[in-house]
Amino acid sequence: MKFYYSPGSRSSTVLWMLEEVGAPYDIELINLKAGAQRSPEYLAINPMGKVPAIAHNGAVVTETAAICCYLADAFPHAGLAPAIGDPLRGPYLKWLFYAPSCIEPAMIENAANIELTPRGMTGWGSYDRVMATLRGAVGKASPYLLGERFTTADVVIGATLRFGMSFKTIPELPEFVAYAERLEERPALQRQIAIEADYARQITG
Ligand SMILES: N[C@@H](CCC(=O)N[C@@H](CS)C(=O)NCC(=O)O)C(=O)O
Repeated sequence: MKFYYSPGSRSSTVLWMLEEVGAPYDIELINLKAGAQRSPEYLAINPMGKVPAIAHNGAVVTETAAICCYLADAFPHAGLAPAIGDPLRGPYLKWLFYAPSCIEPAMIENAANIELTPRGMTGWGSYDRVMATLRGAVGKASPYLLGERFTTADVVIGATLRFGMSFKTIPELPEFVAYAERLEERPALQRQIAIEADYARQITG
């Protein structure tokens, strides 16, 4: 598997996911600061000129949550996705889609200090509604979003929360901080943080 990666970007979520899965992968560093995402070679992988992307078994997959979903299904031994037919598959998919379709646009609208109208057309409702919904779900996570079982939904929602809190686009509510601390106990996330630090050093020299 080839993993197109840049430190300090959304590709960190996929790096964590890959470490949870435990399958071998090769990193191809795409230095965003140097504009490598706009090279013709990389645009042939992702015409959006964005990381992350993976190439696996002849398939190219882009979009962070889609890649994580793909990896969970491609490597079922890791046990990171409820099977089709399991009632938990419903909330599992909901949380995978919720991050890019509700949390991300709400964060960006709020950070940019703009208010799009009409509100009925903004699929995320509002920043406050998204934060309240997340606070309710994360506050009930025991210890994970789907209960006892850690899944890819925790990778996608957890990474989005960690990213948002570090950039101050998501408030450090006690529920969010406690959940992030629980996730940080996972060896795979600790490995991701260490790998990321090495690559960040390489890029900054
Ligand atoms: N919707 C994409 C967003 C990917 C994205 O925006 N990646 C940023 C880094 S976090 C990027 O590659 N930016 C470089 C650019 O736009 O030039 C996903 O979820 O993967």
